[in-house]
Amino acid sequence: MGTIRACIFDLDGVVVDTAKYHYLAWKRLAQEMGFDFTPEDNEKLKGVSRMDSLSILLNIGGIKISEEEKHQLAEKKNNWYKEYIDTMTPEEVLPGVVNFFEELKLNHIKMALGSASKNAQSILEKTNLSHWFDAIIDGTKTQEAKPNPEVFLLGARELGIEPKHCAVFEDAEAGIQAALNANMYCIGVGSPQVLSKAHQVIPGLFDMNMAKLNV
Ligand code: B16
Ligand code: MG
Repeated sequence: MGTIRACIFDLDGVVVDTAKYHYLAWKRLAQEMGFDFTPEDNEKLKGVSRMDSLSILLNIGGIKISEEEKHQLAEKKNNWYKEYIDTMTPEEVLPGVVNFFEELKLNHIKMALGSASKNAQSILEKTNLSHWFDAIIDGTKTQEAKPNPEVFLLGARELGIEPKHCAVFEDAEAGIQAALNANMYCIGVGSPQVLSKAHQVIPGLFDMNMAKLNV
């Protein structure tokens, strides 16, 4: 692996914990349809696109509906989700994130966001993080979901850095696979058991620094 010249960050689970708001909105939808949705169920939605998340939820409830109804439900969930993230503040940025971003800037490492979320821009604004990124690739710019490498390859292209000089930070298995498919250096954020395919795993960005980036 060559020298790292750019870092690409997943959003939910790496930079902020928006999974808790996704959970509240999906749970509300499930309850409205008469079934429960547990925190364990929510784990299955990490890094998964909105429509794929809905399919998983409907499967749990044993519910079969038309494509049109699916789009209506996804929109309803997203409106609730947007209400929740509307209250986010910079205090919700995960520990160590801003310190690590500062270190990267000092070392002239380019930075991109690589998220599946169509709400990424507004989350970055609410948490005052937009200004850190040289490129923002989110669910509004991609056609393919992770583990397809599209999101990270677009990020590298927008930064003008070859994939082999990019490092990806990801909390979801599908995201790790996407980074590997993009031929990038991959750092898992979370549990080493779940993220065993990553080149290295850290518990959070509070445990990251330049020395660990260029091993
Ligand atoms: P939206 P990430 C992902 O964000 C979330 O982990 C996943 O739970 C969500 O379904 C997906 O974004 C789409 O989000 O409904 O806002 O478009 O981890 O890729 O930053
Ligand atoms: Mg994530």
